[in-house]
Amino acid sequence: MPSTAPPAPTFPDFVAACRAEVESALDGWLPSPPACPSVVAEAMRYAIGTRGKRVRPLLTMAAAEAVAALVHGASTPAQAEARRRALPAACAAELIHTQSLVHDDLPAMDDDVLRRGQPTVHVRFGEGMALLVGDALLAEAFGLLAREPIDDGESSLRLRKLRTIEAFGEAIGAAGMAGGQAVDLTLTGTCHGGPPVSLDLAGLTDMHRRKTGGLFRVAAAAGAIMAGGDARQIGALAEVASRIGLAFQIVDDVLDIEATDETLGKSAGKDRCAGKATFPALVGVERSRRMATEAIAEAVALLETTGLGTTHLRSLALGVVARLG
Ligand code: GRG
Repeated sequence: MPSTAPPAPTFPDFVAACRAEVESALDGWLPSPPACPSVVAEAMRYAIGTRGKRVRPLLTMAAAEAVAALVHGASTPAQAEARRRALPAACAAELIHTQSLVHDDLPAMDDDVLRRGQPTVHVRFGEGMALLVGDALLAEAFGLLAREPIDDGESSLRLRKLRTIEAFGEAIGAAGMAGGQAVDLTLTGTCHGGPPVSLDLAGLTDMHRRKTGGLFRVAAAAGAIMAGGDARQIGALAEVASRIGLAFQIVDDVLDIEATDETLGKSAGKDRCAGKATFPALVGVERSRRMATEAIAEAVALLETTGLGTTHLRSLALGVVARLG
């Protein structure tokens, strides 16, 4: 009897399965009492919440699958193994992203009261605890990247973990996310002792490349690294994710104007009220929509030229602009 390969999961199946895997793994990997005080365990789980879209972990898992599909073919056990190896990096991306949201919401930064459909962490637990939740999420992310998956002395897996840790460190440090957020703080002029800084389109794009794009880029690169991708595959997937990240930020800016608190699960209209530089503020809503669509078209074209055009990454990229309706 000829063996028939199981049908490839549809994109909605892939999304549902990845979200479930990530949420269950996070629940298991987040510290709990008696290893840590219950108050911080509770606040960390509250921050992770249930309404996050988990886009960055999806990118990690999709990139890992894409590398395995390229090397071993689609719907093979190699894809499941690649996902298993990438799961800790997917969770680390979500932990780091959540840290950035908790700190971004603090009164010293964006000062927000609603996130993931619930009061922000500092509103619920106090500012001191929100700082500590952020610190702990970041520390857990790097501990997780170093520890999992258990390598049993397998040197190639150890090396992949080390490269992943290095890539995350680079993506979120002063040249990446923290640096981008520092520029963001200068836009309101309250945090650097000078007048508000204004940005042109190139400046705004550079700020978001660091603040939002870096984590997208490393999320995909980490999936590719953990799946054993070569330098060309890792580089290509990072480039694809960069464009997805840019489009995601532009869409986020447009939805800040067009959507409601309820659909976003966070406060809408904040950027406009604060008079901050955003893509729609600089170039208008219509051109912003076009820019997002163009960035996704570039991402899809890159996927095609690298032989990855049929993977879930393509649907993930297209889903970013689909949010605009
Ligand atoms: C991590 C070292 C380090 C520093 C953090 C506070 C800070 C420095 C950076 C803030 C970065 C930030 C909040 C960027 C906004 C990115 C963005 C578009 C967030 C919304 O992401 P979604 O829509 O949210 O994926 P959910 O809730 O669905 O996960």
